[in-house]
Amino acid sequence: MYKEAITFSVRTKACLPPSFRYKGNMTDAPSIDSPSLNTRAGMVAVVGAANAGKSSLINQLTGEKVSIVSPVAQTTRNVVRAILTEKDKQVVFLDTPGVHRTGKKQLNQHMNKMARGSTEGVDVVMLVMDRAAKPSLEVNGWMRRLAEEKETQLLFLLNKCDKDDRSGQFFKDQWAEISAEVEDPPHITWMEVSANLGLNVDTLREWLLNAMPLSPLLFPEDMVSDFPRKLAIGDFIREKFLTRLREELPHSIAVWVETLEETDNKWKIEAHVLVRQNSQKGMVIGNKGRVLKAVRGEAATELHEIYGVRIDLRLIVKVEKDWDKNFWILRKLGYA
Ligand SMILES: Nc1nc2c(ncn2[C@@H]2O[C@H](COP(=O)(O)OP(=O)(O)OP(=O)(O)O)[C@@H](O)[C@H]2O)c(=O)[nH]1
Ligand SMILES: [Mg+2]
Repeated sequence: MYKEAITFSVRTKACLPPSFRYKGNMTDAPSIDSPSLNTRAGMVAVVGAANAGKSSLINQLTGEKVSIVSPVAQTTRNVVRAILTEKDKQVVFLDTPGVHRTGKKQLNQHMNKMARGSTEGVDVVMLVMDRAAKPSLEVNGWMRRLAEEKETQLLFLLNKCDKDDRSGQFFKDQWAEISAEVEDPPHITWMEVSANLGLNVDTLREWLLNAMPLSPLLFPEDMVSDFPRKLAIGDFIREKFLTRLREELPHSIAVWVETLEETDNKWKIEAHVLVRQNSQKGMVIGNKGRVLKAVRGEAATELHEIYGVRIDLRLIVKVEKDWDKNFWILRKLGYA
């Protein structure tokens, strides 16, 4: 695992000073030994096909941009934890990579494995489906898997209800068929939401907060993510490439923060943009460096908004042949 994984990044809506972090043993965190019967806390795995809107929903539920979002499938590559605390209740969301079938490449296999493993030991599994898209086989796979679930509460969400309904009824029929084959199938709560417009998201948030078991809070209440800061910054930069570059190229890009020098009001960041082949380098840089310049500007602006410090960002494009098959690089990026 990435070596800074025990350094917890803390952000709040009012953006705390950048030096504010919990390190190592988190002395301020509530103690497991002193449970208060007044608090509820638990974990929710957010799963589904790529592009269904899982990360968008989590950002909307927490009111923070914790996880990156883009129109390109397979945007999320790590399991990102996002924390929602409201008074005496806390929900820890596990945002997962969308499961997909083009799973031959090592990176895809790792992503599928991470997503499937995320449902172990959680309190709720939230299956997010894109109601406006053609039904996908990945949803079928999740339903078959969840039909065997005995312990965990299940929530099936039909997302993108701001758009025309293409598959809502299909998904319901599909579940009816799958659950009919199982003895004593689990109870499902269905909800229709729109992550982008926030429709029904308040109801969903309430449902989740109340579904958490009695437990001490799992994280300090002002913490919104424990995703290592360097990986989070790399992701925010990668998102800017994804929204600019379509088709195959986004899947060939990885962003690694090589150095992060933090002073009180300025962060100096050097990030390496990895591509798989020489021919991709030009596309990432763009004519007269336009793409790279635009990405750098957009990423620096967003990082400034999120962390509340001045950002000095340097991007270096590197060809790392078949990085997505290299176990050690995947490991460094937190993908393996
Ligand atoms: N119209 C509409 N678009 C949405 C909604 N929710 C998400 N989207 C869009 O769907 C696309 C994918 O959203 P993401 O949140 O990245 O989806 P994801 O499920 O996390 O995708 P992966 O990380 O690739 O698995 C983005 O372009 C979002 O803006 C919604 O409720 N309505
Ligand atoms: Mg995502």
